[in-house]
Amino acid sequence: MAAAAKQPTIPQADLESFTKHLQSSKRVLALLGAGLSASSGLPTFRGAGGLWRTHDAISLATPEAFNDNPGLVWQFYSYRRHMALKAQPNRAHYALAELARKMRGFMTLSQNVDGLSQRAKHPRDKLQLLHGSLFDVKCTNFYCNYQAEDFTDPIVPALDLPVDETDPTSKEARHAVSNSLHAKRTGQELDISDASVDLPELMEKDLPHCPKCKKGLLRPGVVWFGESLPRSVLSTVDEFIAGGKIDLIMVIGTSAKVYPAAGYVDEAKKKGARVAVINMEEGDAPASGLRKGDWFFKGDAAQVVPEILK
Ligand code: BV8
Repeated sequence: MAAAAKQPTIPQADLESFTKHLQSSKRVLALLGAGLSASSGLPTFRGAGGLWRTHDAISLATPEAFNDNPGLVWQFYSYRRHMALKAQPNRAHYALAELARKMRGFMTLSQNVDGLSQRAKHPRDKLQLLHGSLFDVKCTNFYCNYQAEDFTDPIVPALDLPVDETDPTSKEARHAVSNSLHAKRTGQELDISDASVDLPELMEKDLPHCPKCKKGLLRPGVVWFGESLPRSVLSTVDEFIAGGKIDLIMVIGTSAKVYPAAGYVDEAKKKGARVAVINMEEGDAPASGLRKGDWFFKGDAAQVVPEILK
């Protein structure tokens, strides 16, 4: 019998004061980070074994990285698409979707690209995807405006790779990729233990191309470092924040190190918001800036969020 999920020990007084404030709140924001999806089995970025820990973010999540080696970047995103499709939304995703349905003046600002809030039926008009989605693709041909949702896994046969669940960009993983590609093409495996063997990298022609202009390479529809967030998202969030007093911002499972997303915590505070941080670690940025009257709920978001939104 699986052990019942450990209920979080939330101090009763904190729970009562938070519930009372939430019930009297008219305008609430929720800023979501990778910690919300951790219990769904998706690695975070900075924690132990995190994506940015095992890879260098800047070497994989920037336009320059993609221009340099689109095959490697597509390998990384194909792995993340695969993991996200295998994952299930957890109880926190559903609790937030329920709150969004119930509360008129509510908006979710999600940094997550994994699609789990959408699969938990979060109302789309109240879900702002600050950093895009793993399941959007867009054409890189300057003269083509093609973009679409695409959930195929793998998105092209060449990315039908041995999914190395730890590090798809390690030398071993890349060798396995090249070898499986080579074997597909020639019918024979390479001896990848022989370092002198020149391993074919993923060729651009193997990667997803635009079905509209037939020329451009497709790229993942996420916001890379150094790219601005979608204008429509920025203006929708700015409009909400400018729309009057904000009663509460919940900061859920994020280290709040990436801007401008993290900056929304201070913007909400300037509009009067009290802050509720839900995080496994106390040290992370938003928790350290807490004032009297704010809340810090320590624990797994998948357990804590449904509890405090009950
Ligand atoms: C911009 C999509 C300007 C891709 C992401 C130099 C050049 C250009 C810009 C900059 C620069 N230097 C700094 C900047 C700004 C830069 C930035 O902020 N850099 C950081 C590193 C300092 N920002 C940008 O580049 C942004 N754009 O500034 O544009 C501009 C303007 C006009 C014109 C041109 C340019 C764009 C940033 C978007 C980057 N894309 N994602 C992809 O995913 O591959 S960011 C990516 O990392 C995620 O989306 C997410 O936002 C971020 C990771 O943060 P978290 O989600 O918080 O995850 P993390 O692992 O860090 O933390 C997890 C937390 O959960 C921890 O606190 C942990 O304790 C907790 N936790 C763990 N388990 C649980 C838990 N909590 C609860 N329960 C659990 N079970």
